[in-house]
Amino acid sequence: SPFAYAPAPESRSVVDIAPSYGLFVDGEFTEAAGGKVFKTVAPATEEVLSEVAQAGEEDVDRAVRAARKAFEKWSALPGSARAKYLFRIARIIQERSRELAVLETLDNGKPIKETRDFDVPQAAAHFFYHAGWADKLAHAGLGPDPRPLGVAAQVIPWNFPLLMLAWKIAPALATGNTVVLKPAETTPLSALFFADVCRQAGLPKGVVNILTGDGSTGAALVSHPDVDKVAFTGSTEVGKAIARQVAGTRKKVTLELGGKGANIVFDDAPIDQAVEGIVTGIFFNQGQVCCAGSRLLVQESVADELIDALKRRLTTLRLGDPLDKNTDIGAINSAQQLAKIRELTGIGEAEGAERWSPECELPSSGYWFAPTLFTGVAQAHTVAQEEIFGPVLSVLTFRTPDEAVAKANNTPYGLSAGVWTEKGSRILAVADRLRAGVVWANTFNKFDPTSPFGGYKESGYGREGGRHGLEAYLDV
Ligand code: TXE
Repeated sequence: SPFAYAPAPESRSVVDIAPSYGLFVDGEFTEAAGGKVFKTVAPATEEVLSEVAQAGEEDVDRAVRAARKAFEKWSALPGSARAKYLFRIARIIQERSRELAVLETLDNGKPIKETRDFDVPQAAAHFFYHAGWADKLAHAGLGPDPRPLGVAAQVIPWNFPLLMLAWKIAPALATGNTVVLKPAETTPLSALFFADVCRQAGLPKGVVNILTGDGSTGAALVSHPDVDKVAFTGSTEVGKAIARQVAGTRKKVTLELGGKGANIVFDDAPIDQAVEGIVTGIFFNQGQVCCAGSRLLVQESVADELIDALKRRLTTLRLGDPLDKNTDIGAINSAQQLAKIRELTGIGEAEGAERWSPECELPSSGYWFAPTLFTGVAQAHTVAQEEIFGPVLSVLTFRTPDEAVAKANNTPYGLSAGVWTEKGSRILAVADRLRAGVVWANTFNKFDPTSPFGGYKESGYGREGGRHGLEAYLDV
């Protein structure tokens, strides 16, 4: 139609990407001691975006020493002074939000409407929220004079690069700790942009250090003897390896790991609203979300109706250029992640679940996967147990609330769940019995810095956000 609204794609020229980046240590960008570099590519096109320094042990040592030195002065500042820096950082993130959204979309592959409306504003919100705490720590319910731990080693994944950075750095700084952070190897650019934000905010040197690199850099960082605190978000496998590595040291650890969230829909739920929640639950960020609602548990009497409505809705999702403001489904972050999704969905078919995707043309270059439903899924199926971390929903049915709870809890994970029903009493009764760190009621994937977030069981331990998140960075 001539009246159709079709805005131009957000231009990548909004942000300057340098051909190469160094590490950010003690307030300066420097090359890695070993001179090694790696490339970061745009998952939507496989275009090389930049070459980034690969930090080795020597760089880790230099960054930890810079953070240790900075800790003395930073932790001695009055909370109100630290708050000013955090407020400044939050404001700069807001002022530079367009650059950040485009950069994050290019490096990660997720749709611009997500980076613009979610990742970047949520990152700013985390700095605002924690700025508010910096001078009120004595009122956090943790005793009259809680103290920072020291140097925090923080390792983050690629699914929400800037937001995971904010979840890690904001509480650490508010509580008076200093930081060495390692972003994931496929998404280093927003963390390096953030280093520039720190300089712009006048943050004292060494308070935030950014080391780019792969798992070997992460391993060297968390095992450095002068680190006091380790915060990790990533795979359960690496989380367990880190827990083993720091056992027997003085280091405190928080781990935020994988999930296999259940979205439970009862027969009295408003179907249209539930469909929207299910779509948000599993197709937001191409399903590469630790708390994704990757299992749909639907009450048998409404299963057919709900699945039909869901399929109709999936045919309207727009997959393609992540910089286009109309895009709903962007690229998968890496060839490796795409291979994992393909492998697990292949197993799903081989085990006998029924696979369905809407007709959808995939771009010829880049890493793409069509939204996918599995119906006829049994609890023992791999697609009902393992985290796929892609746009893949496994549908199971139940008859009674007891059965719903039992099935929802029947995975090694315990990060998230959703309950859809008109009955308030049922929401409370079911939520109470779900072994999940977050339970959403008649919504899904809603976040707020005031709410603690974290897992039960193999989804990890410790909380991020809210008053409880401060505890991870304080001695009481
Ligand atoms: O994770 P890794 P990957 C899950 C998801 C995904 C799978 C694999 O199922 O398919 O994990 O993803 C750093 N010591 N999640 O391989 O390896 C690494 O460089 C210290 C869930 O990307 O855990 C990166 O910075 N650090 C999840 C970070 O750990 C190490 C988010 C995460 O990478 C390390 C991501 C080591 N030995 C994946 N090895 C969530 N909870 O949201 C790697 N790293």
